Amino acid sequence: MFFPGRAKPKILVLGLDNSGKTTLLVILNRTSPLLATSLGPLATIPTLSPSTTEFLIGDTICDGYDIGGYLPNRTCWAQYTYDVSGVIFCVDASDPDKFDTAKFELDKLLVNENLDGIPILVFGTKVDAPKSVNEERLMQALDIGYTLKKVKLLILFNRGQL
Ligand SMILES: Nc1nc2c(ncn2[C@@H]2O[C@H](COP(=O)(O)OP(=O)(O)O)[C@@H](O)[C@H]2O)c(=O)[nH]1
Ligand SMILES: [Mg+2]
Repeated sequence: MFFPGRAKPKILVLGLDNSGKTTLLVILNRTSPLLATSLGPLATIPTLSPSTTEFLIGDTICDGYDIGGYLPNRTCWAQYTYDVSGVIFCVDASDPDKFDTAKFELDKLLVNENLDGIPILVFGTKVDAPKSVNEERLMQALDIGYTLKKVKLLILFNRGQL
């Protein structure tokens, strides 16, 4: 995969607290040949300060930035949007009570000029959980898919157990 203008692509992994960001990064790292680091057990602890985790996309080593998803962290997200190659926005598909807040934060990213033309992947997590909604319901809740100005949004679900 080709990432113009950046030797080591920076991928922001964003989403509310408990949305599965750290889990995703651990899995991406562990499934990247030669890169897997001693990130410890898969059980994750809340992210209090930003961290980076390397993973591979094709044969390109990327830095995955986890800024944390609690409210104080979220106010910092915009500071990290310079010079990014992509964004993965995690949404817990099993927690509808948080969809409105997730939409609020996603909408801010969609109008962020630093992210013009940058692909944003909306990643539905925890679809194995009993109360998780399907892809269509998640798209409706986030009100995406119909109102997009740019073709830069993908919806992807993690299928099955992580
Ligand atoms: N069942 C299930 N649990 C998940 C999944 N992804 C993450 N979790 C759990 O959700 C909790 C929060 O995950 P974490 O990666 O720490 O979320 P973060 O706060 O966004 O970094 C942890 O207990 C994870 O084990 C998933 O796809 N399915
Ligand atoms: Mg975390």
